[in-house]
Amino acid sequence: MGQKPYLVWFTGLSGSGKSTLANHLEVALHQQGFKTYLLDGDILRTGLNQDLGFSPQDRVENIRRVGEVARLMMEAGLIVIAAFISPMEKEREMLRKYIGSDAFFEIHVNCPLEKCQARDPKGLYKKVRAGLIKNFTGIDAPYEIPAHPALTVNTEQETIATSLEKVLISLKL
Ligand code: GGZ
Repeated sequence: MGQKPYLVWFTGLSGSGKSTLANHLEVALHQQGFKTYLLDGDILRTGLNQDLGFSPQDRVENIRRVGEVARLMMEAGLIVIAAFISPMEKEREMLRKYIGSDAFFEIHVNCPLEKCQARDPKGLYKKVRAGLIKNFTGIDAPYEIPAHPALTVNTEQETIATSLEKVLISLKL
């Protein structure tokens, strides 16, 4: 009721904390009565985007499709929360244009690669070291730091609660 559709976009390395923060944000917004939908790269890649891999072209297509889905959901009045590595500035800018800069809220989930590797929640970095995964973001595939994010959170130093607080304050819903 009266809520303005937004696309809250979390970008960052694997293991940086995007999904965790996105989930916490969704809970917090629900508690405030907002209607939301959470899109997570990891999950969409098992369904809508299961035909896509991690080549530069496939990553572009991944983000393009997510932009389309997000826009439909925004048309239905939802606040869409998205957690995707989305490593390239060009794709994030494509999204900003497509969604409109007023409704696109880009959050850089900043965490040093060494810390992400130490966390390694799914053992993916270990597999990369063993040579089992190629084109892994931050290792042998690029991650471009966002040039103009609406917000940067630093998950190495901050608690989840602190980062979430920053997101809620800067979203100004
Ligand atoms: C990056 C990979 C790769 C490679 C598998 N590179 O941390 P996760 O595990 O759970 O989430 C990552 C997910 C990345 O999907 P996205 O759709 O967010 O990527 S992108 O925006 O770049 O299109 C990671 C896992 O998939 N994963 N292989 N090679 N992440």
